[in-house]
Amino acid sequence: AVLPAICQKVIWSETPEQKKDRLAWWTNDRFGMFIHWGLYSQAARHEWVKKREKMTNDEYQKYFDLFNPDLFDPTEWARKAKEAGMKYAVITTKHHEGFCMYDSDYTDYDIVNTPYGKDILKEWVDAFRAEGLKIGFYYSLIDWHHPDFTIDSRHPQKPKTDDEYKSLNKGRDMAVYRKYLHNQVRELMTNYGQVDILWLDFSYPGKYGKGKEDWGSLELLKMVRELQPGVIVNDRLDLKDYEGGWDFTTPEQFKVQQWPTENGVRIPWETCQTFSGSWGYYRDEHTWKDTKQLLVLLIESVSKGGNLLLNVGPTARGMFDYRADQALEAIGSWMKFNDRSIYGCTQAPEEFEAPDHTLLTYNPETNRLYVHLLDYPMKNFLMPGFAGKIKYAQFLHDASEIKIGKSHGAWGKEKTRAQDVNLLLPVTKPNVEIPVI
Ligand code: JFZ
Repeated sequence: AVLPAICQKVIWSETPEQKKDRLAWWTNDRFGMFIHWGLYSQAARHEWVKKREKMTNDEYQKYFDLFNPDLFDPTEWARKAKEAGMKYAVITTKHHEGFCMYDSDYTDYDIVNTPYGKDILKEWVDAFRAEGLKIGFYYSLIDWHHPDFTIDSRHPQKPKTDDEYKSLNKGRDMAVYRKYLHNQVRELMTNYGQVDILWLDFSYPGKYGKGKEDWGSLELLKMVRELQPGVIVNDRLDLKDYEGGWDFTTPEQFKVQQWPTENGVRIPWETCQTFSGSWGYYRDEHTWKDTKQLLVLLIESVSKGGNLLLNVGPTARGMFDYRADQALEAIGSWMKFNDRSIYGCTQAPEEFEAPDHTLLTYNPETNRLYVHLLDYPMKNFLMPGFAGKIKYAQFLHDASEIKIGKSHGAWGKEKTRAQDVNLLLPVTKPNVEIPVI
């Protein structure tokens, strides 16, 4: 706002307050479902299978010819998401393989031309909306099928010199692809009613990489914002420096150490995570996370002011893997009694320091602090520096009071320091994966 208009890189101008309002539902809801589903689900060995195994379009064609998810029941999916406590969902409308899970006027390489024959995206949107979930579209900027998409640093051929790059890309024209990309995003922003989230993936600027010029990111995002003024957009269009160029940042597949900042200001963020490592259905993968790990991902995100987008990779028949089902159920049983520590919550104010083996979340509306016990202590739960700050303590799952008192020491020899508080916990750990105070 301080720079003269001519220096500003503005795509969409709004005050910080307006942006906060636009993102309010998303910041409140905290927990969503990511769905990676496409032709690669049939290979069942990672959504990058085409690249990893260097398959040609011809070799990949069988997945298109056979795709027919006969057991797909989007209402069931939506209910599973809801029961797990998720409030929104983001689905792959097109992944890097280039196949469109919706009816596109700009390609024949889409769902209506497979044996399934119907617009899956439409069915999905209707069902998720009907169940009261917000909806989001993942759309891959990368396209391994389109004949004009240039071979770049992310392809197995990896061009190393300009000559190599030129000869590899003879006959390919990114301008043609760019137009296609814009046309497809326009379809998505036009044909499915209100879209709450747009999740574009991804940029890798640099030599033989791709970024905002390749995607025509500025024009693309302007169009998106005009067609869907309420939409919330991720940050993978290579528009980090532009006002309105992105709404939230997307750390993925690792533990986030602290609330991400931009020029010292805390920014909205959502981490996306998988159950088992890959995003697409991977039959033989053995790296599944357990319930506690998944809950920690959620709680830890909220404890640092962020969201969690937890991914399911449905099978090619349209079902969730039984391990995903089990995990969703387990998360749901925890959420049923503890979701108050998630929705509407954020990082606790500085004055509260997390006691050992805990994660704190805080609801600024109700002024309640939620202490998540990752490791259940024996009788004494010491909260250093909390003296005078606690009015009442209870377990969240059953609203049973936890008494504040002197530590159970060796015949009273051990004293709680004046600045600390000691909570007297029952010996039996409550029947809750992660108890919350
Ligand atoms: C991308 C995809 O390649 C992947 O298949 C999946 O859809 C995931 C959600 O997004 O993977 C990325 C993209 C960007 C980074 C890492 C993985 N990155 O910038 O670190």
